[in-house]
Amino acid sequence: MLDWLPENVSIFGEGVDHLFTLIYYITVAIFILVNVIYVAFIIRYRRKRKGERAYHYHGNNLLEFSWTALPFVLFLFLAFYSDGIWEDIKYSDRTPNPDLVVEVMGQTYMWHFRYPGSDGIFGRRDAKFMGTTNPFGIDPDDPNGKDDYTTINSMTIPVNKTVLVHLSSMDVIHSFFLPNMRVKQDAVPGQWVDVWFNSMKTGKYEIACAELCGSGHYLMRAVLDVKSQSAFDGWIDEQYGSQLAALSAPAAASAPNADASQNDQSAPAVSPTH
Ligand SMILES: [Cu+2]
Repeated sequence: MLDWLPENVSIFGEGVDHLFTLIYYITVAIFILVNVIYVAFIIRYRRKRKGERAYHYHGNNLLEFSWTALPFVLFLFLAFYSDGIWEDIKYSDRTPNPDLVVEVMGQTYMWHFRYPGSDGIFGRRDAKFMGTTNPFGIDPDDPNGKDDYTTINSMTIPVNKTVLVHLSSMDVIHSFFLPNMRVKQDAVPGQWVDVWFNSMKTGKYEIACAELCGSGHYLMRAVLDVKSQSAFDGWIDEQYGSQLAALSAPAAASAPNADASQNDQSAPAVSPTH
């Protein structure tokens, strides 16, 4: 295995790593082979005498056939070899039943995360409500959306649970990259794509954008906090509790979390009035 890869904590990461390692070593072998032949030919067929004319060579059908057929066979093998892993990860009918569904929205240069709230139901969303204060376009008139809870650049999930992400983007194409989960999926404006993972270990991991999306692309990072189920339950009760408290407070009063630090939990799901 390649020990410079980020630590794998994903339940399907081993299959991805095997494939990566296999392709890596095939590539290294071909690189060495090509360069040894290249240098050998430079030496073998160099100009040995002054005034020596180059030999004009018309090609060789057998050689041309071989260097077309061999890569074809190699790619065919890799396609069939990787197909099982691809299907397990990407096919919707193979996706395990999710224990948690989170919506993720990319925006230059940050990540928004949305939880369904204590009712477990995401409120309706519509592109016409989308804006910087309402990145998901949550419909302010839908009661199911009132308790929806959003965070910025911080995603919290329970360990050993299937997490299904509905992914999209507000502006340009981003890529939702979780190196330790072996997940990388483009976030495309106007489209919702599902991607799932399951972490085998608690801890804090990196979420990055893997699509060059602008001058601040390198800033587009978030933290994935994988908690034990009990710690996650405590966390989510706390978030939903403060969300509900904010809702029951008179509309004129400011929300209790209004002065929270801007990189976490500062975006109440309540939409601005229109
Ligand atoms: Cu980006």
